[in-house]
Amino acid sequence: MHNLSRKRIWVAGHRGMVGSAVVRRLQSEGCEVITAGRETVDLMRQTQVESFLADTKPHVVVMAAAKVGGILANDTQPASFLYDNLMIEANIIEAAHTNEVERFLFLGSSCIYPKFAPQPIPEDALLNGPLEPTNEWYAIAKIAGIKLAQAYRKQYGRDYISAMPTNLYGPGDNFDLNSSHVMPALIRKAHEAKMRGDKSITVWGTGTPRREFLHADDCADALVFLLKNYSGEEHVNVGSGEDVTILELTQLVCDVVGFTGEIVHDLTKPDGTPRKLMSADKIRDLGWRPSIGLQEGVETTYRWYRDLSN
Ligand code: GFB
Repeated sequence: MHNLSRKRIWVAGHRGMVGSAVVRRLQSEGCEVITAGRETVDLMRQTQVESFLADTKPHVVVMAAAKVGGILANDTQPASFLYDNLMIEANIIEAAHTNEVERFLFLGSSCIYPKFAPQPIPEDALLNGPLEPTNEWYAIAKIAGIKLAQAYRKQYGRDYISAMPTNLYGPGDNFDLNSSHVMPALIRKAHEAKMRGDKSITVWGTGTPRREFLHADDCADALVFLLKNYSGEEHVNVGSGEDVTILELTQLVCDVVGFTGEIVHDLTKPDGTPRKLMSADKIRDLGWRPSIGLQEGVETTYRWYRDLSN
């Protein structure tokens, strides 16, 4: 439907896990990828975003830039998660429109859905119930981003679309234990416990919440697929279609790392939403499927982390 060949594509947030995976994936599309670090363009400043787009005139923009973090970071920095994300997305979408960007891909998150949404969660569950309190700030910002893309489509006829990735992991993830998501946290905890010869690792919460995981390279592949094949007002879920409990994930990570000690629970930490498995029907019907299984993904991510930390 949309040929990316010879298009100039700005990947906003190219240094992050998802943005860098999108840059890698676009290498085989025959397009020109442009990037800009924070020292060149501060995405929180409208004039800087406008000047950058006026100077570079991309045909396509992929918005992988966001303030992101795990459950604790979301819960303890509500102002930053709401304000930063609102500013970044509003600045980029408006500047994309004024600079005649043809295609814009907004990235959200599975936390946009109600806390007790039907499982697997279909796209039309959006705004059907209250959000999970630990991440409602981030969720509200991401819902605003979906609505901005829809509004520019409705008012100006712009072909701007949105994708909702599930919990992502992979090379380039944030492994800081206070701000990371669960996957990098468990990989780091298991690795360090093994190296130190500890008897146990500590997992936050009860271990019963269920989460769906997708490798960042699969996500990037899905995003490029949507850029080429999807045009529509409604956002599209991007997931693996399978979930595991946090305890099952912990056991898998410990097996991969080779840590054989005990798993201890810190019940002072929040569980968050009990389950958020998204329906993968829509993207499957369009013709896309993931290719990296959870075991394989954890193995390659662990190798990447181990090489980095040695
Ligand atoms: O990945 P995570 O931080 O975020 O946590 P969410 C997922 C689950 O893993 C929660 C548990 O039940 C955590 O309590 N968990 C266990 C841990 N041990 C750990 C640990 O050491 N570190 C972390 N971080 N979690 C985020 C949202 O929700 O998901 C964001 O806050 C975003 O807004 C993101 O949507 C994708 O899956 O709960």
